[in-house]
Amino acid sequence: MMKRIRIATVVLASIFGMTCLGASSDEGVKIIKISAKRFEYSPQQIMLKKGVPVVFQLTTEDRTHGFNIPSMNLRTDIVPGKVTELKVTPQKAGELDFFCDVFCGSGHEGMNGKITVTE
Ligand SMILES: [Cu+2]
Repeated sequence: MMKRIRIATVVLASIFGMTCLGASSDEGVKIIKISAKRFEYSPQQIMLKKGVPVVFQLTTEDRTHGFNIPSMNLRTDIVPGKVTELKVTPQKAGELDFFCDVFCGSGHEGMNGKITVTE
């Protein structure tokens, strides 16, 4: 229930945000759900478009993990029982790595994924 309300809020906020900016698109900001568990993210590969904002909705299935995109200077904790939102607008095309920066066990070093940004 909480989750539904949160999603609705984000969608509304993004619609208003775009209206204020006078954007021609009538679509809301796209939401991408990413779930974390020892020692992987799902999905591990995310496709984005340059200059197009998206909201990541991050959840964890087991314990606290991190979500860090070093090339965008963005990071957050992902805490059990909570949906953490991170708005991302990629500024250039290319491949961006993300990884877990909260030590979560012996497979922690390999807990990562890739964002591909296209023009
Ligand atoms: Cu970790």
